[in-house]
Parts: sequence; structure tokens; C-alpha cells
Amino acid sequence: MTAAVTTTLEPTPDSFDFAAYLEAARIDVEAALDRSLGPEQPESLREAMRYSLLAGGKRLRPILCLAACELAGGQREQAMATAVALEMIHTMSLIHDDLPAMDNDDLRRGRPTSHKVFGEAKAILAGDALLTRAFEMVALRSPGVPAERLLRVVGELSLASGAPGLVGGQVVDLESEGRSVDLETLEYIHLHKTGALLRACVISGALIAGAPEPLLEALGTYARGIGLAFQIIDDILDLTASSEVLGKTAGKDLTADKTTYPKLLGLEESRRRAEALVSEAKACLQPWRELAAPLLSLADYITSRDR
Ligand code: GRG
Repeated sequence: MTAAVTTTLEPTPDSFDFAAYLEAARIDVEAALDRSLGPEQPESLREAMRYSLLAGGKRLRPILCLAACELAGGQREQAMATAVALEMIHTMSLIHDDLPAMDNDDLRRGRPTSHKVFGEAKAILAGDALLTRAFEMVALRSPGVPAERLLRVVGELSLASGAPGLVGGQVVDLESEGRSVDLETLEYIHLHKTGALLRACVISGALIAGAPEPLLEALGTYARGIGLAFQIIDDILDLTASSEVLGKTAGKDLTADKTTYPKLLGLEESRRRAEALVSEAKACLQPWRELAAPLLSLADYITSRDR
């Protein structure tokens, strides 16, 4: 449950050009994603992996990872392989989530879903290949990062992907369909399905730069806030935005009879809650304020986004 926010926040430094930061980071991430898929065989698997990984998307997760690495004093390039790995895990989860056995969707990132193009078996395998490639990126393709830091990153990615994260959240979500769910269960679903990977993004970026414990702790709190806020906004957009703008089928939550924040709290209160969570998330980074401008702006972007 979210406590009322009492901290008076200092504004993000005026000199910081967030739009330019976001665009430059996105360009770097797109290039790294493109490079990350080598000549895998067979060709049909490579095609399916590239189809989903290079389909656009906001690239929020890799950018969070890079920003956290920079905040902790690291160089963007040191974290790039892990940033790519996080987008691979995210993309895998979207491919699997869209399958007929799960959310059964045929539109993602403005294109037909993987199983619609390649068939179910190939879509599952493309997801599996992306998930395992993610760990390869960290373990074998992160030059210049000390092995003990990479080991901790592998640990974070494992926790975020498995039963303590994505898989656990997805199972509770599936089991909750068609049932009335209370706020506590809804929060559990979102902290696991969405929040765990967002947490892994900032924690692993910071670990790569050798961040001290107080910063890791603050980033964990930041991630919890933005994770829940992200999902509340996702629920709101599902109700209020069009499929064309979202690039995925709008109104799915109503059709699938899912419990959402707007269903439990109403639209206005949901929005207020997302804003309060973002304020809390930003508050815990105040001690690092000078270097935290990208993460502070990314938190605001989460509530102001339209897709
Ligand atoms: C097989 C290990 C394993 C895990 C899969 C299917 C699954 C378990 C979990 C589902 C996780 C899921 C799809 C959560 C929803 C997260 C979410 C809100 C996605 C949308 O993220 P955006 O808006 O999308 O950042 P873009 O397209 O911009 O990247």
C-alpha cells in the first residue's frame, strides 16, 4: 500500500535535455540489439528472434540499465551487453505472453505476434533462444566487467525471470482471470510480472559499475515505485488508448475480465496513485540528484507516456 508522499522534491536539473538523452540512448540500444544476434542457425530461428527483438518498442528496460550504470559512475558501454540481455528477456516474455495458451493476442509492437507469423512452436523456441542468449550476453559478451560483478548480474536476471519474478507473476495472473482479485494480489502480480524485471534493470546496471550498498538499496526502492506506476499506467492505457497508438490490442483487460487498478480504484484514483509512486521513487534518489537526472526523468516519463 502506498504511503502519502511528504518529501519536497527538488526539480530535475534544468540543463538536462531528457528528449535528447532518450533518443541517443535508444539509438545506441537499437544498434547493440542489431549486433547482438549473430549468424544463428537455422535461419528460420534467427528470423523469428530478429522479428521480435528488432520490432521497436520503447526500450525502457535497457535504457534504465544504462542510466543506472552511469549514475553509479560506470560507462554506458560496460552495461550494454546486459542492457541487451534485459531487452531479450522482456521480448521473450512478450512472445510467450501473446501465445494462445496465455493472453492469446495477435498484435504486438504494431505487428502480428510471433506465433501468427512463425507458428506456435517456432514462437516458443524463439522466446527460449532469446532467454538463453540473454545469459550468454552477460556471461560471455561483457568484456571489461569483473567476473564477480557479472555473476551478481546473472543472479539478478535469474531471479527476475523465474518463479520469483516473471513466471511467478504470470502464473498468479493467469489463475486470477475471471475471479475478483484484491489490491494486495494485484500488487503481487504486478511486482512480479513487471516490477521484478524493471528492478533487475537498475540493479544490474548499478552492479556493473560497482555501486555501493546504499545506492543499490535506493535503486531497489526506486524500481518498486516505477514498476507499480508503470503497470497502473498500462492498465489505464488499456482502457483509454487505441490499438493503433498502443501497437497492441487495446481493451484486452475488459475482454479477459481481468482485475485492474482502474477497476478497483477508478481512473482518477489510479492516476493519483501512479503519480504518488513516481514521486516516492524519485525521492529516494535525491542524495544522488546531480547524476540521477536520467532516472528521475524516466520516472516521470512512465506516468506521462501515451503508449
Ligand atoms: C518463460 C522465463 C519465462 C517467462 C515468461 C510470459 C511470462 C513468463 C510473463 C509475462 C510477463 C509480461 C508480458 C508482463 C507484462 C509487462 C508489460 C507491461 C509489458 C509492456 O512493456 P512495454 O510497454 O512494451 O515497455 P514495449 O513494447 O514498449 O517494450
